[in-house]
Amino acid sequence: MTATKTHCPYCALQCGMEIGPGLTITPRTDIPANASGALCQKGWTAGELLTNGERLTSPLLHGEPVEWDVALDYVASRLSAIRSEHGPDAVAVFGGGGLTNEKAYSLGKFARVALGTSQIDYNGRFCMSSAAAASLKAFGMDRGMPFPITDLADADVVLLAGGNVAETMPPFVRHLTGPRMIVIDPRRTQTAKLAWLHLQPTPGTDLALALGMLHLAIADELVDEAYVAARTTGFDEVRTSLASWWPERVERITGVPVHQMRQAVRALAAVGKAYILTGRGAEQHSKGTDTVSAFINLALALGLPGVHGSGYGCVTGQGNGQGGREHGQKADQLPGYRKIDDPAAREHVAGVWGVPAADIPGPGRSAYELLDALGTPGGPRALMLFGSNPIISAPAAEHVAERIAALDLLVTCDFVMSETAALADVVFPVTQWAEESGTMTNLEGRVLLRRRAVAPPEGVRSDLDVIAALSERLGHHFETEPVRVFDELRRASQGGPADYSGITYERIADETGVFWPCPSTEHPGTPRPFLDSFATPDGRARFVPVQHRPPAEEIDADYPVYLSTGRVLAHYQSGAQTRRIAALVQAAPEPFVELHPDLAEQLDIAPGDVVRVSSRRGESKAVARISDAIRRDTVFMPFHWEGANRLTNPALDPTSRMPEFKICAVRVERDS
Ligand SMILES: Nc1nc2c(c(=O)[nH]1)N[C@H]1C(S)=C(S)[C@@H](COP(=O)(O)OP(=O)(O)OC[C@H]3O[C@@H](n4cnc5c(=O)[nH]c(N)nc54)[C@H](O)[C@@H]3O)O[C@H]1N2
Ligand SMILES: Nc1nc2c(c(=O)[nH]1)N[C@H]1C(S)=C(S)[C@@H](COP(=O)(O)OP(=O)(O)OC[C@H]3O[C@@H](n4cnc5c(=O)[nH]c(N)nc54)[C@H](O)[C@@H]3O)O[C@H]1N2
Ligand code: SF4
Ligand SMILES: [Mo]
Repeated sequence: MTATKTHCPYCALQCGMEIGPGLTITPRTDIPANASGALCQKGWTAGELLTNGERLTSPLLHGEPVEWDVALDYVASRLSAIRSEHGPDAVAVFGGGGLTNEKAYSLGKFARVALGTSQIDYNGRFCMSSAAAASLKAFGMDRGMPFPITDLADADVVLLAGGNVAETMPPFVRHLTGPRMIVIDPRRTQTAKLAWLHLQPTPGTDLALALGMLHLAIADELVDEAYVAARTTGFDEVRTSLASWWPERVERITGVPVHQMRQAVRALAAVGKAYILTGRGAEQHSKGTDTVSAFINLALALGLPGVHGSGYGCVTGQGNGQGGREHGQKADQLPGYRKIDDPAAREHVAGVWGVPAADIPGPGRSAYELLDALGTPGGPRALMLFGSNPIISAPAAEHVAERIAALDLLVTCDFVMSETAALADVVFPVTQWAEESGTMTNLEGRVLLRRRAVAPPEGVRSDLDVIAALSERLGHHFETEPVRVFDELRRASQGGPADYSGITYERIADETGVFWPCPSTEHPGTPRPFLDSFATPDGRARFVPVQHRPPAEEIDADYPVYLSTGRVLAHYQSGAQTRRIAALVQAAPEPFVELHPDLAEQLDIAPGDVVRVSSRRGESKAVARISDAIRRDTVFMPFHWEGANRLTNPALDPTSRMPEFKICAVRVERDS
C-alpha cells in the first residue's frame, strides 16, 4: 500500500495527514492549518479507530445481526407504515457536523424528497449556531472565519472569547505565536496560560463584558470613525444603547477589573492588525447570538472585519462544522446555504432534485426542540440518526433519553456501538473517514478532500449507500458515489451564498483546498470574502444593538455554584470514538469535576474524592480535581462521558435555538 493523502477524522482544523503502510500516520505539510507538521494526540492515534475490536460489521435488528436486505426492508416498511398512519412529519432525521458535505447534502435531500418530512436538524445547533446567526445578521453571510488561518500569524493582537484552542485544536496555537493573545475564560486554561492578558469573567457574562469594552472604546475615542462611516450601518443606535454599560457596572457584573478591560480595548485599537474570535464558551448560552453580536459590534467599531490582516471569526468545531451547516441538514436550510422559505431557493433546488417546489416541506423543529418532541402527541414517532450521540451530548440528557425511549422506531448509522446506537431498533454499520472519500469544509471555509486510504471491513457500507438503499425502497433514486453526489451538490449550491459550483475533486487536490464561494471552475475561490463589501444588500456590515441579560438559571441557596462544561485534549465530543482508544483513555480515564481549593475546603472535598453534582434536571458523579485555575464560584466538567449533560439546562437562545451548555446552577457534595 502506498501512502494516501487525507485528513484527520476529528475537529474543524482538519489537519492534513498521510496514511501509509501499517496504518502509519504522518502529518502533511501542504495543508496550511497544520503545515508546521503538527497533529494533536487524537490525530496521531486515529489509526486505531480503523482497527480496534469494537467495530460494528453487521446490521443489527433489535440487537441481533441480520443481513443488510433484512434490515433495510424492515426500516423502509416501518418508515412507510409510520408515515401513512401519522403523516410525513412523524419521521425525523438528525444529522451531524462530522458528516462529509456529500452526506450532509444527501441527508437533507433524503428527508425532504424520500421521506417528505420537515423534521430534520443536526448537532451543529449545539455547536456554532449562535455565531452563525450573529454573522448572518452583521455580514449577511456566515463563513466562520472569513480569512485563511495563516493570516492570524501576522496580527498584532488576537482576542479569543471562550475558546481553549490549546486543548481543542492544538496545532491552531502555532498560528498564534506572533500576536499578543487576549483570552476571555472563567478558567485559566492551557490557552489562557499562553495569553498576554487573561480576563476571567463569571460564566455567562461575556455579553456585558463586550458591551463594557465597546463603551470604553467610545469613551476613549478609539472608534475607527472613517471605517464606521464607509463600511457599516447602525452605529448610532448601538452607541446610544451602550450608555448604561459604564465600566464600573460591567466590572460588578463580570468580575473583570476596569483596568483590564481598558488594557484589552487599547491593545485591540492601538494597532493596524487585530482579530476578535469567539468559541463555544461565549456562544453556548441562551444569549449566545447577542453575545456574538456584541463582539462583532466591538470589532466593527474598531474597523476590523473585511480588512486584510484583521477581522472577526468564529472558531468552528466539528470536522465539517462549516460545510455541515451549508447543504441542507439544518431545519431551515437548503443546499448552498439557501433559506428553505425563500421561493427562488426552493425553485432552484427543486429543479436539481426533479420535484415540484411545492413538495419541499417548510422549516421544521430545531435540534433540541426536535429531541424534546420525540414520541409526544403530534411529535415524530421515528428517528433516523446519522453522526451524533445525543444520549451523551444533548442537554438535559435524561429527559432526552426518555423521549428517545418513547419512539416507535430508532435507527442509527454508526461504526461503533455508541450509547445512543445501543438503544436503537436498527443499527447500520457504516464506513468511516479513511475508508471512504468525501469533502470536508474546514473552519476557514476551505473545501478539502478526504480520500479513501484503506479498504473497509467486510460487512459495512457507507452512509450514502444506506440513504440510497432506503430511498430506493421508498421510490427515489439517489447517487452513492461521493464524486457524483458532489457534482449534484455543486449544481444545487450554484448561485447560493455557499456556492460550490466551481469546486471539483481535482481542483481541491491540485490547489490544497478551495475556498467558497467559488461560482465557476475558472474562479480562484474566495479566501477573504468581505474585503470589498459585505454580503448585505447595501454591502455594509450591520451593527446590531443588544443588551446583557442574566443566564436562564441563576445560582441560589439550593444550587449555589455555577457549572460550566467543555472539553479536554484527549477526548472528542461524546467520546464514542476516543473512549475506545487505549492511549486516550490512559490520558483521560474518567469523568471529573474541577473545583477551586477554597470551594473544595468549604465542601470538605479532597482531590480524588467522588463528588455528587446535582442540578434541577439530574445528578451525576465524578472525581474531584482541585485547581486554582478556576473561579471560586464555578465548577467545570467535560462532557465526554455520560453525566455532565444530565445537569445542563436546555434553555434555548431565541434566535439560534442553541442550548445553554455553558452555564447552569448546581450543588456539589462529597459522595459519602
Ligand atoms: N479535544 C477536543 N477538541 C475538540 C473537540 C473535542 O470534543 N475535544 N470538539 C471540537 C468541537 S465540535 C468544538 S465545538 C470545539 C470547541 O472548542 P472550544 O470552544 O475551545 O471548547 P470548549 O471546551 O467547549 O469551551 C472553551 C472554553 O470556554 C470556557 N467557558 C465556559 N463558560 C464560559 C463563559 O461563560 N464565557 C467564556 N468566555 N468562556 C467560557 C471553558 O472554560 C473552556 O475553556 O472543539 C473542537 N475540538
Ligand atoms: N455539556 C456540553 N454538551 C455539549 C457541548 C458542550 O460544550 N458541553 N458541545 C456541543 C457540541 S459543540 C457538539 S458539536 C456536540 C457533539 O456531540 P455529538 O453530536 O454526540 O457528536 P459526536 O460525539 O461526534 O457523535 C458522533 C457519533 O457519530 C459517529 N460518527 C462519526 N462520524 C460519522 C459518520 O461519518 N457517519 C456516521 N453515521 N456516524 C459517524 C460517532 O461514532 C459517534 O457515535 O456536543 C454538544 N454537547
Ligand atoms: S487538531 Fe483536530 S484535526 Fe488536528 S489532529 Fe487534532 S483532532 Fe485532528
Ligand atoms: Mo461543536
